[in-house]
Amino acid sequence: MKIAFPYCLLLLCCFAGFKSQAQTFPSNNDESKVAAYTLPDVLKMPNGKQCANSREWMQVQRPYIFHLYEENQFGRFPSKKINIRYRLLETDKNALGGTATRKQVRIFLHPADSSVYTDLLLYIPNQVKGPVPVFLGYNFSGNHTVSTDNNIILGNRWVPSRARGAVNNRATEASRGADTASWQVSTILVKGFAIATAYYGDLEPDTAAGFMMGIRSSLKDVLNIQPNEWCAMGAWAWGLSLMVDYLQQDNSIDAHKIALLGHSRLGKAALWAGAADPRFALIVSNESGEGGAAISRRWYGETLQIINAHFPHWFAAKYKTYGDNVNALPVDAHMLLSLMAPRPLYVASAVEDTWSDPKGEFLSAKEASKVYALFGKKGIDADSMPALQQQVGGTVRYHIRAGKHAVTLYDWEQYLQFASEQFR
Ligand code: GTR
Repeated sequence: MKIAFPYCLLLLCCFAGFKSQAQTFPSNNDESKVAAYTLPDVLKMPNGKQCANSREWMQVQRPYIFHLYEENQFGRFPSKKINIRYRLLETDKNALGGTATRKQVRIFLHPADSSVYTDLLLYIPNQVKGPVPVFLGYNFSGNHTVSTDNNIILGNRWVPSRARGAVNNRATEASRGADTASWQVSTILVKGFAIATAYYGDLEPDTAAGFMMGIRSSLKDVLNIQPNEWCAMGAWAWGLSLMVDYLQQDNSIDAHKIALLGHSRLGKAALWAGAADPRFALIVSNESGEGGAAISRRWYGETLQIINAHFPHWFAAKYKTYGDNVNALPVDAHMLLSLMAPRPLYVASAVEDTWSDPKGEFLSAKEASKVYALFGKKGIDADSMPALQQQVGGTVRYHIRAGKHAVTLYDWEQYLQFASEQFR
């Protein structure tokens, strides 16, 4: 593949940054060393006045903050609507022992080039009549990893070499069911929710050079946006929005009840998608950490400087300029979370996942609750973090569970209960 000159430069910078800096930036796991910081006021409008009600929020403050995120962290979110095409690749009304209907849908993203697509896997519960609510989320290494169901089409895209069963960065039969623990398929179906998932690498492979193989390159003329005007997170977030376009016309799905869930890096992408697209009716951030739900100004766990050095492609170029001066960043995570308001938002942490800074995630959810209050919605009023396995809050909900960085059955049980309650 030919690599255009400016991209070569971009790549060189990425790799140079990674090599020289990645190991050297300090991080901290000692709460007593977290220095005092001041968060930007989420309610302070561009004219200096305090945003006083939901109308001012929607008309003035929300667009202002969204724009700050485009400028400083994620780059432009494509505003151009594209006409996607779908093809039902396969369906079975008797999947998973008759409990679900499986659909595998190819969503074509380019008007002419049919190699630009993402494959959406759906399981729809059979025991419920009529359109059902859905949990939509990306998977980390291919649709075939979320279940041991042998009928799932084995992905043929680039996957990281650490993915189970990967040979030469491609999935093999040994990759099937590699991530069933993160996708509690039967529990989700029993609760009456459908599952919709796609591999995030369909949109852009998660490497510094991935943009050359992903939609930031293949759709640059269609969307009228150059690869360096946005970022991998932006591409992943935008892909989620296109999946909503599909779900809206699938009459087995209740498109007013689309819950979006993302874990870790995919939690960051989910938050940006939730910010950009109001059709996500509920958003779950599972341990999204730095660049997602965790306060960047807190020196704890992963830092902005470290994330940019390790993952130069994740965020827009401007974000990198705040590495050694995080206090100059005009936004912080509470403002990203506030863009979900007034929609139900669940933020979750795990106690051993110090890299994601659980306390920073709790504090930003609490701070974002100020915006929910403008809508008369109860957020988090607890002053300190709850005990393990205790949900706190109302429309903004939070828990910290025992254990490591993962999506577990416990997490899913809370999300399903929350979504059932909020969608009632
Ligand atoms: C880590 C990264 C985190 C988080 C995580 C993941 O290496 O530092 O920000 O996103 O990866 O996605 O699993």
